[in-house]
Order: sequence, then C-alpha cells, then structure tokens
Amino acid sequence: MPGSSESEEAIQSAIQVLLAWGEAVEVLKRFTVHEANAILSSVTVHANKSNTRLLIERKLPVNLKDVILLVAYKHHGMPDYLPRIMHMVVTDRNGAKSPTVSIQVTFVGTNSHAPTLKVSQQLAHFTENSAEAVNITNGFLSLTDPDHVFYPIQWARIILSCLQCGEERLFIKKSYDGINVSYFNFNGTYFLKGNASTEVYRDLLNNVSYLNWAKEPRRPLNRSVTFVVSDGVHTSTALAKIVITNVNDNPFILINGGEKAGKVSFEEGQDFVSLTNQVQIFDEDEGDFITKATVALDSKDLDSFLWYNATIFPSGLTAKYNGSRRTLTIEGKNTRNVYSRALVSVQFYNQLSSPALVPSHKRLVAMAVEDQEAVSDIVIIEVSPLFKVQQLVAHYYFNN
Ligand SMILES: [Ca+2]
Ligand SMILES: [Ca+2]
Ligand SMILES: [Ca+2]
Repeated sequence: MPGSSESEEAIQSAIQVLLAWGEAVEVLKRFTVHEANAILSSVTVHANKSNTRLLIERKLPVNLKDVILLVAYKHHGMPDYLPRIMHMVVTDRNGAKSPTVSIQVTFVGTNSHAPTLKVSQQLAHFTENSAEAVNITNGFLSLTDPDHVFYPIQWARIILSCLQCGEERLFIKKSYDGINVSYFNFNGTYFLKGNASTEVYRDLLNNVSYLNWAKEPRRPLNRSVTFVVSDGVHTSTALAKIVITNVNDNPFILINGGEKAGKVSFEEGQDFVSLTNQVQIFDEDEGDFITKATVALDSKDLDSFLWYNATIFPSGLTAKYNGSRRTLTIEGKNTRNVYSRALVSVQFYNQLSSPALVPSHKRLVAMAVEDQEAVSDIVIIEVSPLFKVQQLVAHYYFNN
C-alpha cells in the first residue's frame, strides 16, 4: 500500500518538535534518563542549545502526543501547570517538512505516588534546664510527591513519645494560612490539616522543636518523634530521635518546718541540746540518693562538740566525729528520709558551766548534705547559751 509506505517513512524519520516553552527540555532529558518507561523507551530525545527545540527520533510507531503529554506530566518543576501550546513540524528523511501543527498541552495528573518523607539526620540533643526548645530535624527532613501539584498534601501528624507529657512537649513556631494546627498535650501529638504544597509541609515539619522543663527528665533519656504525612490517599512516615542530657540538681535542706536557718538555745551546764526537731531534704532529681552529710562547729568553738542520739540514729549510716576539724560526718548511700532522721539525731554538746566567748556566746553550726555529685547549700543553726542565774555567795569574815 503506497499510502501506508509513505506513512511508514514519515514515522521512521526524525521528528522535530518545536516547543513554545523552554523548561520542558531539561525535564524531558531527565525523564528519558531516569524514568524510561514503555513509551519513551522507544524514543531518543535531543535538545538544541536554545532550549526551546527538541529533536525526537523514534524507532517504533507511537502516538507523539502521548509522549508530549507524558513528558509534560512528568515535569515536576513546572511553576503553574497552565496549558501550553506546542508547535510541531515533522521532517522526513529527505528533509521535506510538514506544515506546523500546534498542540495544546493540558496537564492532568493521577495521585499514584505516595509522598516521600525522610529524615536524613535523625538525632537531636536536649539538655535539661535549657530554656530554648531544640529543633528536631534541623532542616534534614525532606518531603516530595511527584503529583503534589494536582494532589497536594492534606494533613500531617507529629507524635512525641513523651513520658511526662505536659512537662515536655513539641512546638511549631510557624504558621501558614490554610493550615490548621492543633496540639494535644496529653499524648504529645500535633495535627496539621489543610491542603498545601510539599514545600509548605516540609517547612512546617522542619520547624518542630522540643522542650522539656522537668528537673528530672523521665528515664530512659531518649524520645522519638514520628512524622506522618498524607496526600489523601497515601501516607508516609519518618522517624527522628531526641537524646536528653540530665543535669544534676543540688540537694537542699530545710529545717524546723521550712526554714533555711535555725536557732536553738541551751542552758549552760545542760550538757547537750538537739539542733533541730525537723529536717527536710529535697532533690529535684527524684531518683538521687544522699551519700554524705556534714555538721560542723565554728572553728573557734573549742569547748563544744557534736554527737548524735544513738536511739534515733538510723541504721544503714555511719557517723564519726573529727575533733580537730570539729565536724561530724555521716556517710552511706541512702534516701533523703533516712538522712533527715540522722540529722535530727545530731546533738550539740557543751558541758561547761560558763561557756567561752566565741567571740560572743553564740555558737554557729553548719549543716550540709551531698548527692553523688554536688553539695547542698549550708544551713546555719545558731546555738545560744542561756545563762543560769549565778547564786550570789557572800563571804563574811568575822574578826574577833
Ligand atoms: Ca501523591
Ligand atoms: Ca536534674
Ligand atoms: Ca541531685
């Protein structure tokens, strides 16, 4: 069939396509390299330097319009996806050209791809007591979806594996019109809802930060953050991790129902007096033990010493008094309650009927405790002697 033969000749010749827009050139090249499929595998594409002209050589009969539509559809970077006019000229092997034919290309898409969500660097660090929330992904979260222009991202969810939900939480300090953001403190979950591009969602998800204001972050000291996005049909998930560094908080002492200093008095010649009737020891780090307590006399106080009431001193601790340093040291790893009892048992001794001036009659006693890392502030207890009224003795000498 001559007509058919003429047609075959045209089909097997080089086909030159003049494109009215330049952007498709790079896309077409990229597409043929990376995403060759059944249609394009039979087509060879050359671009000229002006970037507005494509030379498509074909070996097998295919519908050229399909090729162009497919190429256009695959063009991820197209800014507006408005219809384009393409002008085509077909040249046979003798160089004879057809009249120019114009094709309007309308972009259509199918939501066939799941969004690709990735966190390439997964680890964020948070240090206890930091006032600043720490960014979780630091820009290392990426989100793409080849068909996002036709099928935008519809919602995202961010889930913190909080152990003290309420004392630790996520923040997003950024907003976009049209995206509704809500956070649920009780389970550490953000919900983002609203159609938007992958760029907008990527930006929001890269702005998620974590803050923990607990004095003792709950162990284990790591958390995970799960990101989920959906284009309405497909969802994708990525994970990031947070490692928390715990900081030791110093223990502290309150005596006699909440004071940071105390006063007791003793009658001279009384022998001894208890320094406190109540000691409370606190440590923000709930799990911390106390390892040591010291009670020290003023260095000038040479006529007093410290000891403890053995009947109420708790078992599990040891106490020894260093006379030259005038310090009672209580040791043993134990709870704050046990140390409280030990400190309540401490007694101040001064057996002189007329205590020396040091430099006044008042004596100072310093009390402190230590956890495994740090010493508390010192609590000072002022010990004042009460003078006994001296019996006035009159001596009469009678001379005969
Ligand atoms: Ca999609
Ligand atoms: Ca702490
Ligand atoms: Ca502590």
